[in-house]
Amino acid sequence: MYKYTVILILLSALLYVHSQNEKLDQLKTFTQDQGDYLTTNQGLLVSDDQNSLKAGPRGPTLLEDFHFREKMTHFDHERIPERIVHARGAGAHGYFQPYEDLSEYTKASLFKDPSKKTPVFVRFSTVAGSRGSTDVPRDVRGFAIKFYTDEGVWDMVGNNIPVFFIQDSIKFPDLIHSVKPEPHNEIPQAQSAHDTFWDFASLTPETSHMLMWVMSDRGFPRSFSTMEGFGVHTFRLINKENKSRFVKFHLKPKDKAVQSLVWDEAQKVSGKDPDYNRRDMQESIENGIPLEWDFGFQIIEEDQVDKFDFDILDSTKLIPEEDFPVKMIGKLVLDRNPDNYFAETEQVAFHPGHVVPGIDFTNDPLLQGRLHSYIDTQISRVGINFAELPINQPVNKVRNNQRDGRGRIHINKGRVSYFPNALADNKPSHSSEGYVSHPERIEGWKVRQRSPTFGDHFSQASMFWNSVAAWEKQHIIEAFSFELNMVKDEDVRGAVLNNLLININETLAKGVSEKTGIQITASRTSKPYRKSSPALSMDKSSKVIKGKKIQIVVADGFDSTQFSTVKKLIEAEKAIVEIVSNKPGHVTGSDGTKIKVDRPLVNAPSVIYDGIVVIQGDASVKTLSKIGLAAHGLKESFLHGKPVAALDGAAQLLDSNNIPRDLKQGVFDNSSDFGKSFIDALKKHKFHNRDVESIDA
Ligand code: HDD
Repeated sequence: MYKYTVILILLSALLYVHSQNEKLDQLKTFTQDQGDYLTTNQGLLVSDDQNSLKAGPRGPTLLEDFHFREKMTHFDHERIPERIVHARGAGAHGYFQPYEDLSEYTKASLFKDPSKKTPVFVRFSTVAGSRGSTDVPRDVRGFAIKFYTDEGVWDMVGNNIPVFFIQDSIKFPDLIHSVKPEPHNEIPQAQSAHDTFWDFASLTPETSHMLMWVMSDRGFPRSFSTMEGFGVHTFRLINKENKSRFVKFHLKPKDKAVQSLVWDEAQKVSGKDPDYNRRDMQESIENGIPLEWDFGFQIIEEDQVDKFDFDILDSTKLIPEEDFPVKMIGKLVLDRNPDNYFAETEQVAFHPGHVVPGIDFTNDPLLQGRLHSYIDTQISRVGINFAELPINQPVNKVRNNQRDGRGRIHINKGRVSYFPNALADNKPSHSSEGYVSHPERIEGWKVRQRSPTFGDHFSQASMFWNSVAAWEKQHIIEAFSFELNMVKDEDVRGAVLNNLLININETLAKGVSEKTGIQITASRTSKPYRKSSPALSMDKSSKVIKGKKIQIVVADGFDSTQFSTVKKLIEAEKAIVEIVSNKPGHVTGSDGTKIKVDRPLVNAPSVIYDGIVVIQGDASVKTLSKIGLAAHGLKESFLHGKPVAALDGAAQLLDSNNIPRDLKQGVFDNSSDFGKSFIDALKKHKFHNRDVESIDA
């Protein structure tokens, strides 16, 4: 018996060790608890941290007060420069695990063993806004993954959009200067809806394709977990035999569809809860609901590159999934929140040039320039020794002859810091396993030129339009119109329509012309493009609703039985329920049970929920019918396309607010139609075809 117990303990210890995240273990050695007593940075116990040392209680503070000066000086230097782009971000820890051995495609060790989990840290971001801006502007979202592999760090620094605005990185400073707040008045914050951006865009037709994505609802994701991720560039995979293939990296939300807010909702969320996406991720992880994606390869053999009517080195183009399917090769899971925002999320330093054997670059001129910019920016942002910061350290050992610099952490022993050397036996030496760049044959004239194969700027912008549903098209028209109505310069407004939109699609151009009053004065210069790629549409349902947030609205006298049934139904799907009432504290149900209110109506704007259920109960409905905020929540949820339920006796609130009782449109008025249909409505996410004209918002 004793023997078995020992074996069992040993086995569980082994399992425990195996299930650990190596990176988190490493970070633990750097984390610090607050402890019981204050000390200075020199470890000196502090007797009074709240009063400076003075010449008399009403006298001046003394220069001698080393404790005051240390505390204040540190505070004065707390900030570092924010990222030049992608300043607003949030991150989480987790792991990547391959579904199968992918050695056939790449020798990278993280893709080899399906039982092995590689630790990751992922940072999501917006692009244009500063660090304190909203989570939900209309913008691209960054999706940067640091893989802590046993062969070193691999950074995949991608976005939630598979293409980019420009083809050559030398234009990046121009693009960013145009979209950032205008230099004379620093207006507007975190928005592309201003003259300089559209001036640049209208004169840069290669922006067309990405503009279509950003003007779609993908510009303001509901959650990080409902957005796709893309490596954007074509990269190379290299296998053990050194065979090279081209690859595009994809991330697809696991069991979830790509889901977004609607524009009016996003603008309101920016005010009501500017931390909306980061809060959603943090709460989801805290509630034991990890964020999950399938990681995919889209593989192109070297001899297949002639198949395309575009150049695969052009980052303004995507490879339609219908032509080259995405092979799902592993999962990315985020299941641990950082302990400290600054130390981890702010100091994490990504660089597309951080690669491991088995992954290599292509000559995409956008990628080539990035290989310089990232390491350069980390130096001014976090310093030359950024790689030594805990969050950036690889999990394997670093050994080289780089030395010193501001903020050096490691203590390198010995007197040899050069190679070759005899004094240390020529160590550290080269390794036969070391990284070898793919030996690509290159020949050419030294020229400042764009390849003629990069010349088509409108085909795939048209393809995007052709591929999306009617409601998505409508939202794109409204988005372009909103943006252009914020542009003051008439020539710029005209140029967007007549240089770009008319060449993308006539219906689009006409729609925007109607909503902006801008005249179409040019005719199409490009050939119409008919191809579509259904994978680009967001018109799909999720398989799960986990992580969604639903408000259940009650007041004293609500039907306790109906309440419990509804709550159980939603929570069984791992969605989050919040109880909202006219007053804080507790409310009492029809059978006398008291429940705790999560938020009073005034703190529970409809825009932070995915759906709303009002529970029946005569007294409760009577109270709610007199409260403007309750009516507003129902109406606003309806206007934003969300599943709306006011059950049985509460259904009169639908009538009094002109909300048509229509099950097919996701409006639920009785408990017998509720249940699975409500869950399905939440999976669908939004009902975009509702007639919202009759509702006064
Ligand atoms: Fe970039 C940050 C993604 C083109 C220069 N970029 C940055 C981040 C993401 C991307 C996700 C934030 C990383 C983080 O969370 O810290 N960038 C992209 C993608 C691009 C792209 C997908 C096109 C395919 N970027 C791009 C170009 C250049 C840069 C062409 C310049 C040549 N990007 C930077 C930067 C940043 C950056 C200035 C700012 C902060 C940082 O690097 O660490 O170097």
